[in-house]
Amino acid sequence: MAQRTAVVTGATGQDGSYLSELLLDKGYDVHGMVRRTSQAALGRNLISHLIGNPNFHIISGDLADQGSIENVIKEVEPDEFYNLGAQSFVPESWRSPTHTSDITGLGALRCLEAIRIHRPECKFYQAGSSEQFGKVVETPQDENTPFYPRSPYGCAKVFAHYITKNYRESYDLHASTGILFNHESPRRGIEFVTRKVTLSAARISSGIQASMEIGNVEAKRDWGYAGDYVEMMWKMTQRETPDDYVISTGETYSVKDMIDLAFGRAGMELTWSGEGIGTIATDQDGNVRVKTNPRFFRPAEVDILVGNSEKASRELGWTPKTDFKELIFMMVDNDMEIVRTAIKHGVNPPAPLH
Ligand code: NAP
Ligand code: F7E
Repeated sequence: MAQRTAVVTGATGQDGSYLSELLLDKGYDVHGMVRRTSQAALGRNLISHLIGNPNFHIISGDLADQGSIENVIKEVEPDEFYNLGAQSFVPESWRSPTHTSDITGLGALRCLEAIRIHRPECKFYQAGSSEQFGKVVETPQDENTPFYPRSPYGCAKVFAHYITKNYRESYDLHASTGILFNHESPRRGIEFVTRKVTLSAARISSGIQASMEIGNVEAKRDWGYAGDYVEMMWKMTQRETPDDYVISTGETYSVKDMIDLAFGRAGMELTWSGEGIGTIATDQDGNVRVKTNPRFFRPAEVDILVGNSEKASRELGWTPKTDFKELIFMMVDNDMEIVRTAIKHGVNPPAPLH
């Protein structure tokens, strides 16, 4: 078979970096669509190890710009197109709602239009989200659960979901949406709660930070490992018939559970007291290590998410390989190493954002 060609938007992000690796391993020619103003400029560089691979290419494009996406399609003539690019941080979506709607919502439509006009045989994957379920109307959530988004981000993903389905049904495009529940890794952005916690645990145990400020510790999420999840994006695209699939572990844990696990791994056994914005946690020596700050609470919360991936198990052979504890330990160990190395070389270790 001739070498297949794929475009990945969001290639500089967590999932884009794992998916690019997976596609390269499968022998694809991979084109990462990267915008001129990439966040990589802030020091987050997840694909430097791929630069120089003869099958990996960076191509300029922005989800805000229809012409740039059309140029990517015309130049690359891809067999598969994975739309992972987004303004993906939920709190930012209240601060920049029209930008989020433009990139995370309309961005998907721009990709679909470019494919419809220039390359209708190209298969399309849309990165959907459990945030589409928001204030859940049933538990667990599956492909038939009605959407009830709770943020501008969730609303934008619902638009992207339905426009993908509409292009599939109107123009017979091979277009699928993966409704992925939270997935994390050592490459997770430091503004998201798991990474904020694992990095803070590493910094506190190394003595360079006293305590961590956090938001709602009662929220519950179905957390999986990003390295496992990207394989399902590829598998959906290989199906003869395009469709939508929930990808999740089927288990849910609170932010508090996750903090206990991460701080325990870093050598701190926490005791919790208080509630709401008065919640604190002390370590075994009586030091306050976690306290809440109203700044990190959201205008509207998604209280609990837990997915049912039976359809993906049946049709894609999905089983999550990495469990919650392994995931959090992997992230803490990675952050301990980053902090240790930075201290050893006399440079400032990374610190949590937002
Ligand atoms: P991420 O690390 O935040 O990466 C987002 C990517 O989007 C970055 O590469 C970013 O590039 C790119 N991007 C932002 N604005 C862009 C624009 N205007 N034009 C082109 N690219 C742009 O997100 P992730 O965790 O890998 O998630 C990947 C996708 O899955 C996203 O669509 C996200 O919403 C969705 N999702 C994620 C999860 C999860 O738990 N991780 C769950 C469900 C769905 P820059 O370097 O330019 O900033
Ligand atoms: O928050 C609570 C917060 O920002 C998880 C994105 O990848 O997954 C992600 O969205 C929970 C929320 O992820 C802090 O209130 C408490 O309940 O890690 P997060 P998210 O909002 O679930 C979905 C599936 C996506 O699609 C998104 O792109 O943790 N929380 N305290 C906090 N969250 C953060 N970030 N920071 C805190 O201090």
